[in-house]
Amino acid sequence: MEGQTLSLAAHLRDEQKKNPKITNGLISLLGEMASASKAISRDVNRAGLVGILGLANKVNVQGEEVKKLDEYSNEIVRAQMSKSGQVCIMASEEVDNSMPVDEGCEGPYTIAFDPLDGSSNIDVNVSIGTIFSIHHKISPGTKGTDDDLLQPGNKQVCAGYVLYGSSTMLVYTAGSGVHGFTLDQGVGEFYLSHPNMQIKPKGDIYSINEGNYLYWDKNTQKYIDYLKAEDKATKRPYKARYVGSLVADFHRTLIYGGLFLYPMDYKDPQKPKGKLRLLYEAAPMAYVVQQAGGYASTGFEAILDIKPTGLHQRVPLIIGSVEDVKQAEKFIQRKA
Ligand code: P6P
Repeated sequence: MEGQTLSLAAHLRDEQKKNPKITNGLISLLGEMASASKAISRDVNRAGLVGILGLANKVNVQGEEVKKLDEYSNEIVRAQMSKSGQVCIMASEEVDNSMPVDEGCEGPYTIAFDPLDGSSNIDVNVSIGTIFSIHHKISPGTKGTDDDLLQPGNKQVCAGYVLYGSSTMLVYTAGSGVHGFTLDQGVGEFYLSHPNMQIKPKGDIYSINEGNYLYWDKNTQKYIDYLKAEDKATKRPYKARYVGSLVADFHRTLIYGGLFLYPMDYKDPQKPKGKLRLLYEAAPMAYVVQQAGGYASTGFEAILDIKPTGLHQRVPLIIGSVEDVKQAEKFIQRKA
């Protein structure tokens, strides 16, 4: 990466010349998100030392145990966004209802975020991440409403994630390609390390929780069985990789190709549409993968076309190399 010392802010000022979606306000907002992620990265890296591992003895809106770092990270992102002067209303995976911003700090954007996705992996030191999705405010007046948050993914202004792994990376798109930045912990700056990220049209890796096999519908079972059958011409059997942390599984898929699936299953009647949430998991990842040349579907429709009906709405997610995802759709849509 010699010579590529382009910081996030310098990169965005360059991009601004060719992409009108990248306003000074959006540059400022992304800077605030980067700043929040540096604080989270520091806390993730020392969680075991400062007693913020383990459970916060609470359950979030998803009915999932909240780990201390979840709450910690949520508060860091919420506070940073609330004071940014660029946001009018927020939604978080950790909070039942939408959240207003500090009085007098209202701005033209909304943000939905998962402050620390994959948190079940915190105690075992597996990569976790922050995911964010930014829309323009569409309702009149300064204070945002839930309608400003409940917009289809194809209206996103910007989306991305931060991966707290062997290194801390921020990956974003604002409609002019996907760009990855690596945090130089010593300097405290994100530097461009992965310009113009593109996903292969077809890969040879699939990523799914096989433990749910019994609960998938027959067509999903047939598709996974197909990937595991031998056929050298179509690079089968595919390799299986599954971290159990969406940001880590998605990032690997973006770089190596193939697909990640969290289909609907019949395991939990509370989650008939699968486990992952549309607003701050599926839709932002779908925008990133689309900008990288890939595709994201429920198996029946494009994720980016779905008009959300609720802040924490769940959807099935099949995302990655376009040829792989389209083939999965064909299997899943087969008439029984
Ligand atoms: P399972 C993490 O809890 C998460 O929301 C995503 O990051 C991840 O892809 C998924 O759940 C893993 O779910 O049921 O395979 O443990």
